[in-house]
Amino acid sequence: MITLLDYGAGNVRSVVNALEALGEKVKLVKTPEDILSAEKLIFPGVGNFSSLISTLHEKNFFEPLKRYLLEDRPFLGICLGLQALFEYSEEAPGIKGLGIFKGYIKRFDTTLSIPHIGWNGIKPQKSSRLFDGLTGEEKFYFVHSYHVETEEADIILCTTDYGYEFVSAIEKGNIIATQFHPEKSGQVGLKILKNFLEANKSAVKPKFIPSKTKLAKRIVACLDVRTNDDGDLVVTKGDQYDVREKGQVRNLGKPVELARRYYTEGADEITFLNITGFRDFPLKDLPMLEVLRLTSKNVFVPLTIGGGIRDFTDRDGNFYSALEVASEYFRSGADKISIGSDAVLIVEEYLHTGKATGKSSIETISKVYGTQAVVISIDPRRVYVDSPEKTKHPVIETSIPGPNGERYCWFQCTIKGGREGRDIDAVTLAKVCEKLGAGEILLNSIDRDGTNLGFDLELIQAVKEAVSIPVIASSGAGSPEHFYEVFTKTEVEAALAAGIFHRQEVSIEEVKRYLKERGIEIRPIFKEELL
Ligand code: 1PR
Repeated sequence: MITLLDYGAGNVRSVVNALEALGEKVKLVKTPEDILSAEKLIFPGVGNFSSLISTLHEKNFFEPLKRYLLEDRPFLGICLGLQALFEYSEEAPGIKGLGIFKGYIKRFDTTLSIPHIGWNGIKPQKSSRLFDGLTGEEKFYFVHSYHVETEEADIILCTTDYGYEFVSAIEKGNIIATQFHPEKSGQVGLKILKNFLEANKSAVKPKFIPSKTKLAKRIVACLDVRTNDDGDLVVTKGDQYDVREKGQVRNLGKPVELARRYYTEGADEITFLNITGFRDFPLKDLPMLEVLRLTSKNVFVPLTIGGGIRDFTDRDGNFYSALEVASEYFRSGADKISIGSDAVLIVEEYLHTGKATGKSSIETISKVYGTQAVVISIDPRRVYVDSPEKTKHPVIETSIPGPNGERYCWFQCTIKGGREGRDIDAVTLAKVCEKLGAGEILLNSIDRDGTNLGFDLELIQAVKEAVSIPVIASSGAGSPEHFYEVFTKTEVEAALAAGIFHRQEVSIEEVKRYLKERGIEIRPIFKEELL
């Protein structure tokens, strides 16, 4: 029996699913006594250091947890569950951590995108049972803006490079904690969890230890989901956002099955977009929540879900906040949520008043779940002009002239799945969303969607240069070369595709092989047999 410390704010669903997939029974901590009576305790932390520590105090978990750790009993901390073990964090000045180890939590001091999101390697510093069966070439899923700084060299289990070298896991006695998320690190992550659970394994060090680890470029598979005219939930695909062919909604497969297939084929992340979310309220659209629940049971890479995340009042006058909608998605297995239409309306309001309200979906969700959990999905369309003076929006000089030979364009944001253009451009939108607490940008292009012509590099470069959070390039991928092009000609951290994968024109494996042969860092695909 594994005891899981759920302090209420984080998404523990993924950890429960991973442990259950390993055949374990999981008990959630309900009372302080549950901590003290645990045989093995797992503490997955998500969100913010301050809210984590204050919740531990409010629930009277702080002291029992400290006692459990001081007694050196079997413990695995994950992400914030590692950071809480130290004295304090720059994220929450004046707030004391558990102080089991000497050191503090420091914000990344690098010019690279923050949060550090994605798959990176590890450099083992000592032997551990955690490394049993690993070659040393594996990559694990990280998502964090802060890291451990400690002078207790003997506790450092492994380090990772991101701008500079930082501590990515610690081990002392029975206490182990990782900055990365084993529960979201595919088969190699499950192997790490399994090794933690098997306490009698002997300590080993992998054969290969990289001199420097590198963050992989992520390949994201995207599933646009909606109900078709027969009432079935299907994966569909638009052609410049038009998902109908001869009047019927295109049906490219079943969401849960397709997501599982992409996971086994090596997708680094899976995104579901509930494309009619703007009109079907998600808390009433239960099939979508069910898709998430079922997918997260056997897909162990990050899952993002978008569609309909906004405040909502139903016909009976009941109010549901965007935070409630997002929380339901997180409880059902999402690791990140993506906000489309609502982000445009929030930024319009912000530009109008010049003030953040603190009440928008972006602010409220990032405050509770952390910035890394909030993705902004932008649906821009090119608007061509003869000269920069013809618009108040920032323009680019384009190498793809408009229909009348125009040499300039701006990128107009749309809402409701491209149905309505607004008076705001994608670059401004991305910048304001970053300021309000978004952790990542999913950058679509209506002009390129479903065309197989390649990504809109000009759009991507314009947005990427404007923000310091990671950007996922989307729309238009038609071949492995297009991925190579977007990773070499722009600085994006990830590239997303839908159509080519659904229609099986190109596999994720082929894309990764192509990139690897040309020197692009990717996450190696490890198959089931590892377990
Ligand atoms: O506005 O918060 O309710 O969210 C709705 C979400 O649904 C938005 O993220 C929006 O992008 C998405 N969406 C709405 N309508 C459509 C549509 O296609 N009619 N899909 C839609 C957006 C873009 C990508 C697509 C890539 C890659 N689709 O998801 O997967 O363009 O495609 P490709 O590789 O085949 O070119 P809200």
